[in-house]
Amino acid sequence: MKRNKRDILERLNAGEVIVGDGGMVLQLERRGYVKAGPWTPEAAVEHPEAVRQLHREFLRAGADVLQTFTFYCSEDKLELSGNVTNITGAQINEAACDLAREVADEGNALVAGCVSQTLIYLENHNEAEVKSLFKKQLQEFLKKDIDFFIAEFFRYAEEAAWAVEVLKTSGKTVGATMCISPHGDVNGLPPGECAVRLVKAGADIVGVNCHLDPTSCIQTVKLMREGLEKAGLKAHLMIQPLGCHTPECNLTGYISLPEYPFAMECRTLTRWDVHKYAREAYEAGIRYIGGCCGFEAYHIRAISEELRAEKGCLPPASEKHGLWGEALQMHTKPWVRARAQRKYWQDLLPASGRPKCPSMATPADE
Ligand code: CBH
Ligand code: ZN
Repeated sequence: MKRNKRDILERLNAGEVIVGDGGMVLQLERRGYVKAGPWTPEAAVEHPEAVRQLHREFLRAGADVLQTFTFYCSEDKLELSGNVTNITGAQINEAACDLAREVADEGNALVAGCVSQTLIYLENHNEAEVKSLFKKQLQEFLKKDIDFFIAEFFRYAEEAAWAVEVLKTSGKTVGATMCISPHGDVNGLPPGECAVRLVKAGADIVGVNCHLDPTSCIQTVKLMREGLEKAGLKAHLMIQPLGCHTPECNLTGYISLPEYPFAMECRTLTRWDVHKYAREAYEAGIRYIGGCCGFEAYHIRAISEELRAEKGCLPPASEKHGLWGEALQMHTKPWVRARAQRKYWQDLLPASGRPKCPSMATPADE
């Protein structure tokens, strides 16, 4: 599949759907390359083959954008994790850009340089200090060939706006996503007002990522859309939810679940859950649709397959799938062959197989 490599903004302005990629840190943690907590971005230098392969899987699943593997790669965060390897932030940021570019060019995807929340902001809320961290990352990104930027995983609209202001000095398109619930940011600023703040700071695309499941994230982005409409502002909408169900979560999302981060598997979305999510997000007017932690390649493929008519193509990974399980027509067992149909998978309520598991947990802090 050859895609047209045009500017992200040009594509969104033309009404195209952009399929995002999935979360990298959680997958690479599970594969043994990243440590949970600091989510060690050092893997870009230490295990480039692992990062490259994950990028490739997302690309093959239809991702139009590959995000650089630079989560928590500001100097303050790297110091916190006790960077024993002596790998510098500059080395990681630059290596991550090269890896994303190398793979993106194999399929004509775009590369987004990503920054995320800092520690300094929590410590002192000092605008100059926080901005200097983002500036440093931006300078490193600008040595490389990056198509646009994403400021992601922000709990405070103020910090996200600072990130946007810095990234915008590049003159490139900037997307900004916050890890907030429908209740708003940590200061209680509602999603609509967060969105207004981000767009006023210069963001071209706004939305949410991580922390909560697709249902909650769609709700939050809808509130952002309403806020922008009320303020008479325009921006494209973006969504990259968790790849797991978190119906009982609120303010701090999955971080407060007893299962976080090492026993989340029971909550994983099925590919059919993702079909439903992709359609609902599209119907809510969101045009940049991807995933965050828990989203694997098959989930991204499900977004691509659900939105195949809108996108006008299927991704390479669909060659090994077949829509709605149609490949099962070739199964040897007749009862499995009977599952080669949309209705079966759409209506299925999958069992967990764990007789003692509760269906819901009590989040720690709410
Ligand atoms: O993983 C990725 O690819 C990034 N683009 C997004 C990471 S969201 C990370 C969540 C960490 C949660 C925590 O604070 O422990
Ligand atoms: Zn995430």
